[in-house]
Amino acid sequence: MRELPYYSVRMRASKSKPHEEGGKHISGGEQLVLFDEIRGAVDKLLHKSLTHSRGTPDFAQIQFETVDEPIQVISPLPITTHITHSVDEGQLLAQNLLMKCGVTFHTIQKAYLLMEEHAELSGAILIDSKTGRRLDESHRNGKGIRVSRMDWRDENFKKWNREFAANQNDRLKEAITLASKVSIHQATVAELCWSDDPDYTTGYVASKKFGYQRITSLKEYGDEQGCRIFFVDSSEDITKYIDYLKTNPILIQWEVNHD
Ligand code: WAQ
Ligand code: MG
Repeated sequence: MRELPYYSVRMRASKSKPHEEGGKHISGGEQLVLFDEIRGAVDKLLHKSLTHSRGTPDFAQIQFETVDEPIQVISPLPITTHITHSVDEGQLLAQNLLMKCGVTFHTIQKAYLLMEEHAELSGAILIDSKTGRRLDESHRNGKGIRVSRMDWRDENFKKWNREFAANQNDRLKEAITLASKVSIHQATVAELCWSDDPDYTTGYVASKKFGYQRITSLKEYGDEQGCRIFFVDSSEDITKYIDYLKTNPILIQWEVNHD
């Protein structure tokens, strides 16, 4: 029997102007769905773009396209949550985890500098985990690489969620989905992320070694500065790596024989 084709559905929304003309990034989203689910996915992404804590968009684009490549099914990263009581405590923990993954202290310092210099990103910065050199500057006018074509079917996420998180939110699902796709690639050493939404302070460090390590305070409430940095082994082929991030279709699936 031929498998049903999947569709990649993507949204990006910005304020003042479109992203490519320097508008403020409001929100983005990506889903991987079957044909009959496209309408639901578009609705969900439209709702996400119109009700965002970063503001009301003046520009939005939602598009879908069929995915020809075979879908790879992978497990979600294991999750651990650290309740931290200050940004300093949270950041220190994040830095320690990154260093345990092999990211040098010098690279972490460079990552913070890059983050300050490029406050208006809609994608992820790729940097060499040993030297701190930025690797994605020539792509998307330096707006960062947008990881796409990944999803986690709701029924399976709900089962996983009841077992591990009891935190029924799309944000957690989207973040673990992205982090699992990114970390499974051999070029990824670790990822550091927190939201650019002013009302969300939890972020994470993800890696093959330690899984998805959530940290509840990586920034102050009200702060619109987000972060998504992939620390990369630059001996790998970076063009192929970026292509993987953007185009390889991945579905997350938790092994249900646990229930
Ligand atoms: N590809 C690459 N970068 C992205 C993508 C993507 N698909 N989506 C977002 N980013 C970048 C972009 O620069 C955003 O400004 C930044 O990440 C933050 O995005 O409770 O909500 O969607 O465990 O605001 C993590 C914790 C939440 C969840 C992360 O990020 C939890 C979050 P946001
Ligand atoms: Mg956001």
